[in-house]
Amino acid sequence: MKTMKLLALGLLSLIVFAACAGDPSPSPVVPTSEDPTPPLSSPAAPTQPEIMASPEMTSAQVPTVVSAPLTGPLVEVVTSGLDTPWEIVFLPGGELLVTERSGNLVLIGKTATRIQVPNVEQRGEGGLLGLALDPDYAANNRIYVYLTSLENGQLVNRVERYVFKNGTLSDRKVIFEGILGASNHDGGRIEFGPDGYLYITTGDAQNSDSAQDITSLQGKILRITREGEIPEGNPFASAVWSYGHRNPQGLAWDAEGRLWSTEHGPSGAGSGYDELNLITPGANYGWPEIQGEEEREGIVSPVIQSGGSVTWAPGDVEYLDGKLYFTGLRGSALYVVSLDGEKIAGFDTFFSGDYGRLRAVRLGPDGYLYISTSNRDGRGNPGADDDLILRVNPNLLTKP
Ligand SMILES: [Ca+2]
Repeated sequence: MKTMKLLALGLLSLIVFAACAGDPSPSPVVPTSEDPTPPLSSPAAPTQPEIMASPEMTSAQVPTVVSAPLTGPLVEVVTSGLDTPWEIVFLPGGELLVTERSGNLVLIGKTATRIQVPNVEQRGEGGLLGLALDPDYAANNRIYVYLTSLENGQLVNRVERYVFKNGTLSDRKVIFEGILGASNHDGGRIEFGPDGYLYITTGDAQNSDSAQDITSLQGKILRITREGEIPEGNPFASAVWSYGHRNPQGLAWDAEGRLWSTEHGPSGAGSGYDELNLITPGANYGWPEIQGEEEREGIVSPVIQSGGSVTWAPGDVEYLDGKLYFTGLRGSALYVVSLDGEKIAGFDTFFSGDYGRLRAVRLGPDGYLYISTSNRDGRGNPGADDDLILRVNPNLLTKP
């Protein structure tokens, strides 16, 4: 059913794949049997003409976001054949830069190229996760990645910076380290806020008590400078911005500069209690003291939560025109939250089960939402073309 739906939509593009792993001279990739990374082109690619990834994007030099049209398809497949894409960003020229959890950056323009990021340990939920462009990327070509690595047998997470130029990485610098990792609950989202500082979500690394310990870096949202220093105004004179988080996965600021974050609730037998939180500095978001709609003095309850019988398992969140859009991994859906200031005015669910697990969501310069599937992450049922990046027209998302 899923395949038929994709065929009906048509592939907007089939990426012809030339890749390198840190090698400046790209060479065609012929995956070998021991190569766990699937090719970026779908199996049907050899019989298809080469089409640019997103022709209209390559001329979108303007950094401002225009509105998507009021007509046209609701969903198009932009790219197929990815392996667990975790984050999507747009380069100033309109190309996509995507992380694959296994440790690759994928540059997607007229062609697609894989660039391996060193020292990534993909284990469980860990690997190459978050990606952010420096606010001055157009001038300095700096990118930031959040990755899981192994240090003396211990899984750790850290933020590294590279210069990304001509499809290659150079000038590696560790910006922030000391975040414990684990097979699960590695956080991993990084985003620059409107204040120019880098915000980082960290999971509790399967030690729930660490979330309430403000001296620990686990179970937190952190805020640092581009050099990894502690900005003035952080509530505890450390990197900690907010605490009591279990495994926050998404960050987005609304038009008034408020920070929203998606977070996974306990995924035990009943699962559920997934959260959308409004983040204020120094606040305690409750894990593991309270969950769901529970309230306690000194703790901030979610603005909205899934309840105990529904699981969103949210991925990232994006803001556009008074609405928050967040993805569901186990929920396999796109959730749209209409905001009334700090309150929820509406909640709708789209694409339920249509594409499988959804993770990244990024507003493109063309006003469309770019959403990645995550069906190859070990918890999904991948189709031959997975994983995909879907381009969704938010103006055509009407009542489901
Ligand atoms: Ca909470």
